[in-house]
Amino acid sequence: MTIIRKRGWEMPEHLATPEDVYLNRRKVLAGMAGAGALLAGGVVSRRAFAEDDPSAGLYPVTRNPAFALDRAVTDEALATSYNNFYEFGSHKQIARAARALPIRPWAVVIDGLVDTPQTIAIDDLLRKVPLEERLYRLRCVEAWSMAVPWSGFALSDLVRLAGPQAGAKYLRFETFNNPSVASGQKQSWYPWPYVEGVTLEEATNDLAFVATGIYGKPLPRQNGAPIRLVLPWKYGFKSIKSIVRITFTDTRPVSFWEAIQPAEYGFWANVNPDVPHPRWSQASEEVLGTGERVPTQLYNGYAEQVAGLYAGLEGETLFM
Ligand SMILES: Nc1nc2c(c(=O)[nH]1)N[C@H]1C(S)=C(S)[C@@H](COP(=O)(O)O)O[C@H]1N2
Ligand SMILES: [Mo]
Repeated sequence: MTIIRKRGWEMPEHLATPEDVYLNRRKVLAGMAGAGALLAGGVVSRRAFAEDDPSAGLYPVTRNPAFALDRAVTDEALATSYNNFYEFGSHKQIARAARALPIRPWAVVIDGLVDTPQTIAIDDLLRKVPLEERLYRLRCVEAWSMAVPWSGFALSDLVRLAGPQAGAKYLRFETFNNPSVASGQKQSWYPWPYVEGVTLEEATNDLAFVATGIYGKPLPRQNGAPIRLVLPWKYGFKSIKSIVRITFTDTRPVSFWEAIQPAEYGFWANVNPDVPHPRWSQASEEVLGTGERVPTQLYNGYAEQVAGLYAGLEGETLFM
């Protein structure tokens, strides 16, 4: 695949991030004579203000040095303009369409086999958890990768807030379902809403992360605002975006891609260079923005932290 890099001022509108739009409009505002000009003009649309995120003041957060990388962080403009988010289309340039997603009010339902079922507003949740930044690799099942500075909190903190009951074995995550803003969801052959799942043991592993920010700012919508999962040892499709519900359950969830094509996408989806996708090799990956292909690593380089989770499960299809 070809990634055409342009300088910021050459960027076509459809690649501009919401932040670019917001900042540019603020510059316009700053250059105006004052409130009179603002009232007279109608130059600044309401959208410019809607782009502002009420959690912006929380970022940047302190980087946790325990999660460092051996490679350069992907350019922000690329990571925020080359996205998989099928709710807004089956191509990568969904950032503009995703601007239609309302991200406030936003609440996450936590239910199922928990002591403290709750519906928690995103800004209340953000006050209850310690935020930090982590640098993680992201390896898409399509054999490309990025290196991303996520801000957010350990998934284990959320598990603690929920208080799993004895029977809880899995967490099932669900994305919003709103075909009126997400045109991809009008395509009824997909099993909307997007669903993903992990075991409770995976959820409490140190690496399992809930992202609410990226590049020292709140998540833009195309990257899964206001809250998404990040599981760096698994293929990117497990890192479900724009979560509205987390259900603790005794039943293994069937995820979105597994429901569509179980011969190609399984529950575990751990990265493994030796297990090809039925239609392509997983041995190497294109590191986006670098023009390089590098060998893919077992568990995406995180074997030391996660291999133990799968001891005794060798009979399972762990790597698709
Ligand atoms: N709800 C939802 N979450 C999703 C997807 C999606 O289509 N819908 N795509 C997944 C895939 S395939 C990848 S590679 C990552 C991409 O995350 P990024 O756009 O932040 O890089 O999001 C994952 N989460
Ligand atoms: Mo992906």
